[in-house]
Amino acid sequence: MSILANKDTRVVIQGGQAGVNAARRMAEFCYLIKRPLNVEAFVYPPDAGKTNEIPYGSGLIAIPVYKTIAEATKHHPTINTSLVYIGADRAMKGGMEALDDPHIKLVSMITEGVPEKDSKLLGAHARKLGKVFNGPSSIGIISAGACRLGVIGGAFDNLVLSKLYREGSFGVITKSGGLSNEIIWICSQFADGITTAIGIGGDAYPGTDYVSYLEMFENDPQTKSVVIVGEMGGDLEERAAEWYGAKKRRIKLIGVVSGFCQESLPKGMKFGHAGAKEGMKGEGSARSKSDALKKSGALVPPTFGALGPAIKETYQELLKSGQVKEPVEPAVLPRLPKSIEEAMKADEVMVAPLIRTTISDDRGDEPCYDGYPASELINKGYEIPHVVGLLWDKRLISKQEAEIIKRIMMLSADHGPCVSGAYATILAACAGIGLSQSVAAGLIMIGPRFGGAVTDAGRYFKYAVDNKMAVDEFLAHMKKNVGPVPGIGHRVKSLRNPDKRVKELVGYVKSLNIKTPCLDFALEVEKVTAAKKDNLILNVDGTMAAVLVDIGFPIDSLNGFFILSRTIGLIGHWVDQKRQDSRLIRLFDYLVNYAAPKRREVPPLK
Ligand code: Q5B
Repeated sequence: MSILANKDTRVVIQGGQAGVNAARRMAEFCYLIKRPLNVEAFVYPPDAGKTNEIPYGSGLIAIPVYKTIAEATKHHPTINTSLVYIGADRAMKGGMEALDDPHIKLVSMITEGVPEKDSKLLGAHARKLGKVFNGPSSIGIISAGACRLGVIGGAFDNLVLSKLYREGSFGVITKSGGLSNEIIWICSQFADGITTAIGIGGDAYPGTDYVSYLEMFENDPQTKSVVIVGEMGGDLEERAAEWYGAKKRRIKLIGVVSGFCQESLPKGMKFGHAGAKEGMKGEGSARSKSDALKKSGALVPPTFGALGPAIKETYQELLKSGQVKEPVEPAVLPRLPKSIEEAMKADEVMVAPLIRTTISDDRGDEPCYDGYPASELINKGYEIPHVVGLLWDKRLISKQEAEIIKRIMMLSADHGPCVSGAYATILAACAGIGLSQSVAAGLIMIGPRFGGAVTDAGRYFKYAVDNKMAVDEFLAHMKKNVGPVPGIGHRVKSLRNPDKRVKELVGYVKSLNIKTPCLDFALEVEKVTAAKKDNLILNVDGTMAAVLVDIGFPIDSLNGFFILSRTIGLIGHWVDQKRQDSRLIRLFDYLVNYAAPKRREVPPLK
């Protein structure tokens, strides 16, 4: 047996992320005691209609989120408890909503800073309805082997160490959330553990006091002794002492009160809990509370350190009198499944990598390109072409090579609005499409006819050079096996209207006096093709291709140079249209040759 929280407790959590975190902790406890998750629903209006995924063992459980408590209990009529994880400004409203729902019998609130008058109203409203309001600043309630409400009990390992997987004989009531875990652990080390532990919160006016909970423990046959941890301020401990001393009780009361240090500290010093604000030497002080508990017959250890031995002494008496028996511990305890990261750290698993990379690593404080930290490259004067070299060809290119790449990029960054790529981006921009999609629309145009002939031009020029082919032999081979020679021909550029970009690049590369077998071959091809038809010149794709092959870039990376450079232009066109707030483009009829059949009658459907 236990009080307040048991195996039949079904929970709705009111609140957002903090509530989800609590549900995760609760799921860990349910997993430990091999029970299904006791959280049925969340109430959080901004996420209504969605689900929160709660890890349970090695899986995930989807818990629905509702707008109101009424909706949650309508869909989950077994709900009987609410945990309130709402901010101080809205906690009162949420607590009242839960108390007013006929399904809900217990409301436990974790909210700090709830006004004292709200706390009193919530407590009084619960009592009027015959329900329990715990908190408002409560860490939660836990019944060993049965139910956890909130984060009380701490991490999974602590739940196991504190033997919370099975019932003991000690009840615990504390104001402090942190101390509740400590006392639960002490009960498990010096005795057989707990039945139920309740954090009532450090409020000046907790919704439910020690006496109410002591009454419940008195009526719970499994609980043989109760440990209360009080603190200076208020009179809850005095009322508990009065209750205990009023008549012979079945439970043995053990009490400690913190705050003796107050006697040596300057008057009026503030302590952490809202309720620990009053009480100096006389009424409300740690000493007077301690004395009152002693007088009532409770066991009051002289120091906090003596609490463990006092619990042990009580437990030995219970054993001797036959009221309790030594518990039998389970042979094997469930362990929380480790995450892959944890298991790998512990060298327990080997995971076959899904991908392999040889170019970059971002696991440190900055990316390393082929091993070189980005900031160091910048600070040592390297530039974008060097990054291209590292990421596309895994090598630190020379200054000269970097200069060639820089020029290629500058020359091919844009070629006006009429080319396929820019036109597609402009069309998309005018249709209100966003930057990345509009640029993607332009990039999709890059292919065998427009901008995407660089790779194949490089491939075939290299093939010809490697195989020592003559130009005529190469052109015959291409005509027979491939089709138009990639890198040759232009829609508007010709011998009469030369492409200055090509002349500029060829001139620069030639001025370097480096070996350029591919470029030389491509220029020989141009002589033959342009003689046949004057627009069959070596175009920008072909020139880039030949030069890049000559400086050793891998064939498969070559289209990348056009894609990278032209992205600069495509972004420019998108921004330009945006700046002008351009209208949607619709093609004019007179630009279309309507070659479809004339309007005619539709025959009857057969
Ligand atoms: N013929 C580029 O064609 C274009 C031939 C050829 C043998 C060839 C065409 C072509 C190869 C692909 C290429 C990159 C489609 C171009 C670029 C970037 C840009 C763009 C910009 C920028 C142009 C008419 C006759 C036909 C063809 C023959 C054509 N090319 N024969 N080898 N390579 N080139 N693309 O003018 O007998 O009449 O049937 O496919 O390298 O994209 O500025 O616009 O920076 O944005 O439309 O510079 O050359 O001619 O295809 O109607 O052909 O010439 O067989 O012969 P056209 P087509 P026939 S640079």
